[in-house]
Amino acid sequence: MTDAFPIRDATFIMSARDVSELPAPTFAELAFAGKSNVGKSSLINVLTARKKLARISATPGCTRGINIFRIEQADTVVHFVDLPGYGYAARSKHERKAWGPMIEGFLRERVGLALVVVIVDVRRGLDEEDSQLLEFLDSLGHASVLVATKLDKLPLGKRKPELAKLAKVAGRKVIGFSSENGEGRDTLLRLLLSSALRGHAREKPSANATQPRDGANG
Ligand SMILES: Nc1nc2c(ncn2[C@@H]2O[C@H](COP(=O)(O)OP(=O)(O)O)[C@@H](O)[C@H]2O)c(=O)[nH]1
Ligand SMILES: [Mg+2]
Repeated sequence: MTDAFPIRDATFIMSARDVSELPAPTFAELAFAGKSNVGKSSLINVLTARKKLARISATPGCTRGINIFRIEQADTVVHFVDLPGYGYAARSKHERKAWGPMIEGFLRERVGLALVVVIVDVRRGLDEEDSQLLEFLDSLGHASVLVATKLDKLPLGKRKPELAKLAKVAGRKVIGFSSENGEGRDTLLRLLLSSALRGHAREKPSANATQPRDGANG
């Protein structure tokens, strides 16, 4: 089968333990967020058609830094940003609080952020932390999309109704995805790439921002 969106190059750039370590926002950033073990790394690997780009772990809670990948598709270069998985119960009480200062700081500060992909397990749906994250993204004026992954684990007849239910609860577009069979890949990639192109020209709303966004428009 031919690939509708062949990725010319995909490379790991860095893992940041703090927002201050991140590179200058030269490229449009597409961020991926979700609870630990939801299938975020697998999704990034399927999108980029690279089996081991993001580490896939059966042990939840392993990715704590912010991982940046440089992705080249046709003439477009974007950064994929793998945010730390949140909501892992075995972490300390302090770390478990909301999604942690790293994710919050990233979402507040990155002026090149074009789209945030919030990933949930289709069998579990949205929990409190996912809903709070979506609301927070709305309040900052960030574009977001909900991706319901592990779709292959649902019986065929249940897939459409579950996705429709999720879209209603979340109040936004939901894309069904499976890292097992690649379902949803082209739909999501199309959205990511078009968001990245739009994102460069977009003026960020500043009404809800807590800090000035000087220089964010160019
Ligand atoms: N059946 C199925 N399993 C998946 C899918 N995506 C991830 N997994 C499995 O779920 C586990 C966690 O995946 P991972 O990508 O490491 O999740 P992360 O912690 O969110 O990065 C691994 O055992 C994966 O093989 C999917 O779409 N379908
Ligand atoms: Mg991961």
